[in-house]
Amino acid sequence: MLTPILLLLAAATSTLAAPTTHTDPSKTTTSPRTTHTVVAGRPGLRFDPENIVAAPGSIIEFHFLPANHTVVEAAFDLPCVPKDADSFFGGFFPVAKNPDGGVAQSGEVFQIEIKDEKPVWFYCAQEKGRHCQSGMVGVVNQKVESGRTLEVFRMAAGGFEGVAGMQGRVQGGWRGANPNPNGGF
Ligand SMILES: *[C@@H]1O[C@H](CO)[C@@H](O)[C@H](O)[C@H]1NC(C)=O
Ligand SMILES: [Cu+2]
Repeated sequence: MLTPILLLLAAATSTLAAPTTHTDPSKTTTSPRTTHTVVAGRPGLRFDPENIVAAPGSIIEFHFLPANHTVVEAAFDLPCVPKDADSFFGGFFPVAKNPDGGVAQSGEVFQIEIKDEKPVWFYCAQEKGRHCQSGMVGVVNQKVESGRTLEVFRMAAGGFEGVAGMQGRVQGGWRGANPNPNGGF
């Protein structure tokens, strides 16, 4: 059920990153999944877009800019800490700056599948520069009317005094070769 506010957010989000389609060749009978591209590491330590509306079954594909970002799933109540033992973690993506000054991004991406309508909260766990605590956080399918909004989550992250957590290994999604090197750019 989409409220008018969420529909407005969906419209705003789509101007930032037009969803592209992605077909799994092994499943030719199913309709193409929508893939939403999110770029990690825009100036100011941000995910872009950082507020995503995505239908169940769609894919969020994280692309990584310099210098060395990651993405980890959190619970709304505790930013900068993995939500639980199953929370997704993409590993770190070190990327050198392009010496010509053009955009450089990792040759790998991390994809997660949106399984239901529940909000999915995430952050970058890079401690060099305290990315999560500096506001490098985002959400898929926030429920504005609940008061549990990205801005509240970001404020809580800013007050987080510990060391941002991560998982011991890449999990909860797919990490592999960047299938869409121009996605989000
Ligand atoms: C990227 O950051 C992680 C976490 O801080 C660190 O363990 C890793 O060594 C870094 N990689 C590079 C190439 O700097
Ligand atoms: Cu980061």
